[in-house]
Amino acid sequence: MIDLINKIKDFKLTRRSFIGWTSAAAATVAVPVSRGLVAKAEVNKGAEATNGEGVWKTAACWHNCGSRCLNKVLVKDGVVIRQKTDDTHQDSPDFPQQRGCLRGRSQRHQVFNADRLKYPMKRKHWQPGGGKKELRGKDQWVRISWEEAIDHIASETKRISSKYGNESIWVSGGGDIKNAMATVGGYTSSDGTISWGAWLYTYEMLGVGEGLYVQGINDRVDLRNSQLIVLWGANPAWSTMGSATYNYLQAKKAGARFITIDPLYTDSANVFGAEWVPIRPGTDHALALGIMHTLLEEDDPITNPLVKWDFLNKYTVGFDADHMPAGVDKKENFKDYILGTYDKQPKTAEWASEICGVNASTIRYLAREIGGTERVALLTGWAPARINNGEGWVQAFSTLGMMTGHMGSSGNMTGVSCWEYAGNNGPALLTPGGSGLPEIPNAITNVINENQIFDAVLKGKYLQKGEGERNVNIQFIYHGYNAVLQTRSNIMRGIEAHRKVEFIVTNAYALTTTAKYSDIVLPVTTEWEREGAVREGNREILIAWSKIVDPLYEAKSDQEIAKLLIKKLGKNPEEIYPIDEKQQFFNQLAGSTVVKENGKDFEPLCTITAKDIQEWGVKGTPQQGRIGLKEFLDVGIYQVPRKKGDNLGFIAYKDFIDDPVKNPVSSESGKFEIYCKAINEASKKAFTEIAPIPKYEPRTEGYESTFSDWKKKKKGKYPFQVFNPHYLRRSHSTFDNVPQLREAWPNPVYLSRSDADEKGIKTGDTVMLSNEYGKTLRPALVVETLMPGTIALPHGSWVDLDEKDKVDRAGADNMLVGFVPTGLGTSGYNTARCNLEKWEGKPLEEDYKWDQRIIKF
Ligand SMILES: Nc1nc2c(c(=O)[nH]1)N[C@H]1C(S)=C(S)[C@@H](COP(=O)(O)OP(=O)(O)OC[C@H]3O[C@@H](n4cnc5c(=O)[nH]c(N)nc54)[C@H](O)[C@@H]3O)O[C@H]1N2
Ligand SMILES: Nc1nc2c(c(=O)[nH]1)N[C@H]1C(S)=C(S)[C@@H](COP(=O)(O)OP(=O)(O)OC[C@H]3O[C@@H](n4cnc5c(=O)[nH]c(N)nc54)[C@H](O)[C@@H]3O)O[C@H]1N2
Ligand code: SF4
Ligand SMILES: [Mo]
Repeated sequence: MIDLINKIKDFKLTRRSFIGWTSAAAATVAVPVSRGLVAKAEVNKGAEATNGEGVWKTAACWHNCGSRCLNKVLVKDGVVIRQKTDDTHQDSPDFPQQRGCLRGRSQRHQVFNADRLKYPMKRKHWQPGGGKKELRGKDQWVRISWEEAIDHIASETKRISSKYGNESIWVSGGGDIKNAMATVGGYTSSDGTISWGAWLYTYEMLGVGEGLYVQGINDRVDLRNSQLIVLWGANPAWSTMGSATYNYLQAKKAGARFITIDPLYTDSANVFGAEWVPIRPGTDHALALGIMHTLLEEDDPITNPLVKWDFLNKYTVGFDADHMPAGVDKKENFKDYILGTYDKQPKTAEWASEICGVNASTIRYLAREIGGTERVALLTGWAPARINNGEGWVQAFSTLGMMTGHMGSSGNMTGVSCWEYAGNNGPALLTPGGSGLPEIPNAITNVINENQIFDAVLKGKYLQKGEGERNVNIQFIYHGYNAVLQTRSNIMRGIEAHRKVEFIVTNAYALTTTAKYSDIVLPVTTEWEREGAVREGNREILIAWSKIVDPLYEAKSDQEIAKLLIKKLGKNPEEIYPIDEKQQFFNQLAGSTVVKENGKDFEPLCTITAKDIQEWGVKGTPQQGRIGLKEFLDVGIYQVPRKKGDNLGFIAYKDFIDDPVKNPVSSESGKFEIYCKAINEASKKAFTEIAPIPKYEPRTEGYESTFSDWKKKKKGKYPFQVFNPHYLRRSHSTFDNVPQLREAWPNPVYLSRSDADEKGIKTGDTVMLSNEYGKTLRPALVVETLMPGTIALPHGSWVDLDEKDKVDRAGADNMLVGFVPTGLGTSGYNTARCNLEKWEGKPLEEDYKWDQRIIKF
């Protein structure tokens, strides 16, 4: 192991050449893997490099980064000497390579990072029952054996569950630990809208999204038929960093124009030559209403047909008084709300402009463009819905698509274009096989909304959705597989909660923030140290990665940890894990299927012989498939070729449009619901009431609340809006500990020129953002390309707290996001306000120069 550490030290010196290294003409860089760290790899030997310089293997790139790409590593003499990405076939628009980004290509710097956790450890002052709980996050660490670690966790589980009940155990994430706790009586869960924002709890009731992961857009080949593509709070160049941007480029080449509606002029806008409409975060709903008002105002069935009345009449409920559901007040229809018939406030372009900051003339222009163009793609990311009181936005955005008829036909689509499905929706053309593990039910019904979770820990109460208030006494937090102290609202409150409970455990491969505030930390393996897995990505691919190295140091997989714990708790681990990890991998391979040419039926992907099964040493039956098992593993990817006019295309909602009676959508009425009673009813049993039609309401902590006097436009204590673009350096908080990536992307806070000038701030100055929840520092990047009055603080930075003045140096976004449960319980990350000041203390040094979180024993 000393050998490995020395090699890591040597390697740090070479990291300055990193950016050069990722280019094609890469120099060979020494990589820190010592003898004996390479997998035995009996079953997947990998493909010999053409120059005989080692073996290329498919390595995992497993994070929730919004893409899935092929990641290859060159292993020579037990050392990973290079990485590359997809070169398995010639690149072409119809059959694009699945190329990785800089993060994936630096995965080895994460796996072999100097900060890898080596041994189980406990907090120095930890005692059963807590032991100086206030020292969590700043105590020293003591190395312990696996036996001791599991002993402590098992005895605390028993003690805490018998004293307070299993309800007092909150497992924040990680299926394996959930399984372990489920076997001994269950655990309290948490739940939130996280990624999807307001889409998650509403799409089914509204009838939009077709259940396809809350989407509703056509496939990438059809995107080329759109004449106008509106990216409404979507930035694929940053947030789907694999090959998705390439798909939009094909649409551009085919003649599409682009408009982006975003507080930031994004790299996507730049690449697609888009017109940029700057907007204030959280105010898109007002803009949509202003557009819809203009449509009604300017529509003339003969001379200027902007509104598709036939579409509204046939496919929707609630647009006007003549199409209201039975038994409700007809005055509550949406058209009269837009026109201000009863509330005396028409939602004109001028009305909208005051809220969203888009000129009234631009709003009218957008209406004419969207209503007056035949084939339009209205594509939104989840970001505009990741706001407080956001449910109405989903409804308003969708209604705009219905009003203009941009749904259900070629080149027309209205929906979410985001994450792995950006610009390419439709049923998956391949499916991975299941692992064969049983599901373990949880006997405890507590589900705490993530907007309340730390409050629930501190106050002992929360709202059980659909039911009412429940008491809860959380005394044990197990962080299985996530980064809740980073990625959920209100980090300071989170730290307080972490210093209250009696016991905290985290499984982690580096000292993440959740690990840092724990009592016991268990080192886990990364995917590179596990048997392998089959993963889906965009709808056209399956990737199979295999083990690259044996577990580093004393790391164990989450599954092994769960088994040890279950056993120690007196249960039989075989009941939950009847098969080992290798058999699970094999089952995934054997069960993987691929669509046939007819676009309907599926066949097995892999041909598996009796010899394969014997070599693997697993249970299975030979099968005939599309490609040989070994070939799939060697290549690492199977991608379904696409071409124009094939049977594999997808037009969202087409079945419904063709026959709405035979193929109803998921709402109660079976039609798209502009008036949605179900949402209104559900909201009465949740946090705040939502109107059945999309009425604009000021968002809690939104733009309006940056004023102390809205009418007089007098700014308040927190005059800036702050929002969190998903950032190039990281996948949420993952990768933030990789110094090479820190150097490549410096993680500044984006300020608009006019705000910076007013405050006398220049690029490179350290600035402090603060509000009632927390304070955080970052170097400023002053840009012309950001909506004035708004601040873009990139998502996911590892909080680095000065315990004395409670200031975070790292720019952790959730220092500034409060606990504000609204509507159905949507997480409102992009509705936050703050103050901005030049920092008078010591200026920040670039964070790639900071000490890593390395534990020395
Ligand atoms: N303010 C703000 N907050 C946000 C967002 C925002 O835009 N603004 N975005 C939200 C979104 S969209 C999402 S999806 C969430 C993401 O929230 P999280 O899922 O909490 O985010 P990650 O940082 O990806 O956390 C993954 C963690 O798992 C660890 N890990 C990786 N592999 C393994 C493994 O095999 N075993 C174990 N035990 N651990 C492993 C990683 O080290 C990392 O700490 O964040 C949300 N939070
Ligand atoms: N590099 C990187 N990529 C990622 C991730 C990551 O952490 N890093 N995370 C992945 C995950 S899990 C998810 S869920 C997706 C998230 O994908 P998205 O939600 O689409 O991503 P964001 O970057 O949050 O926001 C997209 C764009 O919306 C803009 N925006 C923010 N708020 C508003 C608003 O209120 N109105 C409007 N009109 N625009 C707004 C932002 O400036 C940004 O340009 O990204 C995935 N991809
Ligand atoms: S986009 Fe995601 S899957 Fe692709 S290489 Fe980057 S981190 Fe890996
Ligand atoms: Mo997400």
